[in-house]
Amino acid sequence: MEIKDPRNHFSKENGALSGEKTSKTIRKLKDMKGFYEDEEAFNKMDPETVLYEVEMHAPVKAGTEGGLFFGTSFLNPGKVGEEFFMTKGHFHEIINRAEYYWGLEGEGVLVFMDEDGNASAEKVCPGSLHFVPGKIAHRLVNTGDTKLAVGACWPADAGHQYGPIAESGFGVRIKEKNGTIIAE
Ligand code: M6P
Ligand code: ZN
Repeated sequence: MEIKDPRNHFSKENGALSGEKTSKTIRKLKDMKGFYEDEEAFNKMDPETVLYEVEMHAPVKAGTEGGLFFGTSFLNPGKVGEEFFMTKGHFHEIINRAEYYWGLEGEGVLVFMDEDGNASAEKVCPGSLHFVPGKIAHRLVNTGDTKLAVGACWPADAGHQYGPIAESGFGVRIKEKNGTIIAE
């Protein structure tokens, strides 16, 4: 029997994916209307500004029970007003589905929120590992001045629920005030 070469690779430095069944999603400022607190600052910025990119390896179809997806999120450094660039954040559509995140490059914060709106946050750094339990919304924030790269692995049938986040946020925002990173 032939021993085959691997079909996919990830960069050991920043998690960049290559090989078959990989794709990339780009999220720009214009895709995140209503997500940031400072609407005036938001409206002054170029709507084409790229906030983050997600590379994803999908060996099975979305919705496949028992399948897994593997991805890397790359968040650019920057702020809208005092608020750091962040992902949309989501609950899973099948809400009890869990996920792993792990820090690869850069400095950030992972914000969690339960279904009652109680928020908490953890620092993300190269080598940090984060278990996101089911029923917990999760959002990544880049609090550094370099790109933040974070790996993720989640069930292929988890899906994304952005609605509740778009409406009422995470109850907490990660900002820089007087040179200090705060959650308020
Ligand atoms: C991680 C995973 C993906 C998610 C991506 C971006 O790679 O959790 O499922 O899509 O981050 O986050 P969001 O969908 O909240 O913008
Ligand atoms: Zn998720």
